[in-house]
Amino acid sequence: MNLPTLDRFILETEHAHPGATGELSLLLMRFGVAAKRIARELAVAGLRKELGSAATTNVQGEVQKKLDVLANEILLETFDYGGLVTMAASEELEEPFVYTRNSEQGRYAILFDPMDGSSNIDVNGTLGTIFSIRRRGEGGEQDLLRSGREQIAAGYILFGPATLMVYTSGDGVHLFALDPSIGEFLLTDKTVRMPARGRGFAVNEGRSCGWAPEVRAFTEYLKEKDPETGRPYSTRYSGSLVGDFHRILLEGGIYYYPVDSASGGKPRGKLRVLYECHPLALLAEQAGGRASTGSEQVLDVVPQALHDRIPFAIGSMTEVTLYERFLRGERPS
Ligand code: AFP
Repeated sequence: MNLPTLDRFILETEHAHPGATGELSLLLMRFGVAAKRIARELAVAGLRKELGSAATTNVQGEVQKKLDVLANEILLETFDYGGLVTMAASEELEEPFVYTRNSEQGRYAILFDPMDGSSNIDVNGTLGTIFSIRRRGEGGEQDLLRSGREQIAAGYILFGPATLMVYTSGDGVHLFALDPSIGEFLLTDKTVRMPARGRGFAVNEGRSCGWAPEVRAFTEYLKEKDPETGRPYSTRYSGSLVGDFHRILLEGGIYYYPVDSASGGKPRGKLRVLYECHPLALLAEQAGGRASTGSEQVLDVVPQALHDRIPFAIGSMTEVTLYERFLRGERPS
């Protein structure tokens, strides 16, 4: 089977848009290169004893794994040449990284969570890298504090049994799988549509003691038996948002990480607006799904600071809409 490579697909898509500069294409292709480098590091990390903690913490006080740090370095280095990117904001960096030699001609800023689901590193579980591309402004870091609707592209790399790259540049969501024998990502699904409803939910229910009663009621509803409405749902939670989102993209359902007010919890939500929520929300909307804080569409959220977190629900239109209804105190009749 002669599947188009990532580069060919990106270039052909670019040619369908007269006036395209080709710069966005180059950026997306570079994420493909970074993905291959990170996949290689992950494949041999256990053999090289590169698993475990790096003895450092990130800006949010979370212990960094060696591979968090390595993936972050690979991504930073990938955009250090070519003059396109002026600034990179990363979940692992307190301040954005400024590419001083690109400052004149660069027209883009990139944002990423280099290693999402890092608690899975030491157990050979699913991991991901999430990324977003925005136009640069003149105002430095402040320019990144904008709504998710200003993203010009977003995507993720899923490191599982196969390495996948999934992206949107506002023209549908496209899925590629890495063929390691030729070192190329090949197009496996074009314009993926998320099912309008699913049968699974992904949440860390072990933390339900810290949730609002409305979130608990929603979860109980999903678990009730009612074959007519397709309940009970099945739980599928991996500790990696990318892995859980990918399942939902293909099979439908909902992932949620609500406010957790219990001790040791996340009183504002856990997931970061700019590195996790905005990019995945753009993918979800492009695939026909929905992303919500419970009361507001995620793409409309304007963060106040680089590392802001929000409560987050993402997935099929049916389940996310239902989640919002529960949070408003409504219940299906
Ligand atoms: P880490 O990258 O710090 O492991 O966080 C992963 C994550 O942001 C997301 O990928 C998971 O769904 C979620 O957090 C897991 O959090 P809990 O361990 O609190 O369930």
